[in-house]
Amino acid sequence: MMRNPLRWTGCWMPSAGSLGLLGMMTALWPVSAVAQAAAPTEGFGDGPKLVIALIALAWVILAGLKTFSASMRTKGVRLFNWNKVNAVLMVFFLVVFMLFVLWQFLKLMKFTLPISASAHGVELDGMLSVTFWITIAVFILTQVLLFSFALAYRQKEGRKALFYADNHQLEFYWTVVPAIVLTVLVLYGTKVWREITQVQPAKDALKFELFAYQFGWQARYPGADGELGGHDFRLISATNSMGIEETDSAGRDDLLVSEITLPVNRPVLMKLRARDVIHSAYMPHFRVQMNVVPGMPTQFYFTPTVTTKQMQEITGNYNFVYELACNKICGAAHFNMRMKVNVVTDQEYTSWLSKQRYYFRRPEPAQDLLSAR
Ligand SMILES: [Cu+2]
Repeated sequence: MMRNPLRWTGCWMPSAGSLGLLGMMTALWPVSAVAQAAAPTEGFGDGPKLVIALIALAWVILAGLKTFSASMRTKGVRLFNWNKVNAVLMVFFLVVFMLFVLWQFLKLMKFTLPISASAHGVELDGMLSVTFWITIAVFILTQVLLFSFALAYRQKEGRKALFYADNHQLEFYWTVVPAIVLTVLVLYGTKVWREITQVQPAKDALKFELFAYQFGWQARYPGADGELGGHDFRLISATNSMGIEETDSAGRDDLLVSEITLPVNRPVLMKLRARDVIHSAYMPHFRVQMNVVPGMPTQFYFTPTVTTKQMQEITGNYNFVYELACNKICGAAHFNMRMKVNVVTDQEYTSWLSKQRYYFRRPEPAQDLLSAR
């Protein structure tokens, strides 16, 4: 009797596949090592390596079994019902994967942001968690259905597949239900976004300006008049890096600061300008982000509600500081674009302000601001 050469090729295929997979895993090994080195504080130890090793081992055993059972079949012995094995493995995969997702959540939760440090951020967080829980529910439901159907409706001896061309009622529901859910989410998002961006700034709002350049930030506060002076990019020079109009009386008492300091519970109007390319002012703890575009001034209006000291207590991290970062990859030293942000009490703010220096290079700190206020 002639052996079917194709069958022999088939026997070897799982082994070739497993070799390929092992090769891929060996190639990916350093990637997982780098990922661990880059992890914020704690790595995952040997966990990922162990998981990869277990998957590889399972693959090798299965491939071996498959080869062995295929060779037995040529002798007329049927060792396994592979349809059933595959279907059961599908459900096994579902359970393991869901446990992995849960483990990831528990493990990585500590890297998520603490409570919002701004008034509008609370509503933004609420919107995100509604979206998140809906997504999680749909994810679990669809995955459980997908994998359990693979088991329930696997090929069986004597069972004929049902030919099912279409079902308009079913199509109607799977189109209309997601459409309604998405419309609700989008309208909810639009409402929150309008509430954040379409508000009239309060009269007593504190104004300050952030100027982005490759690769850093400059921050300017108004002087005693509470108004920022005008600017013109053509005035940018070695001594006037932000291009402020010296002839504008509102700008002559402006202050150049090295850290952003904000009084708690006072509305802030943050004005944004860029010198060269597009940047993005990102203050994650305040849920603040706005593009900073050359030639197109933008702004963001918000109210900080938690002081740095309070946030240190909330997080239990006494080295905690708020931070401004650039959130657009704007060039080679993009990572360098960060600035410290302090949220303090009113008194601390006034005393901090009095120690800042005038933009137009007056030698003494702006002490006279205190008396003017
Ligand atoms: Cu940037």
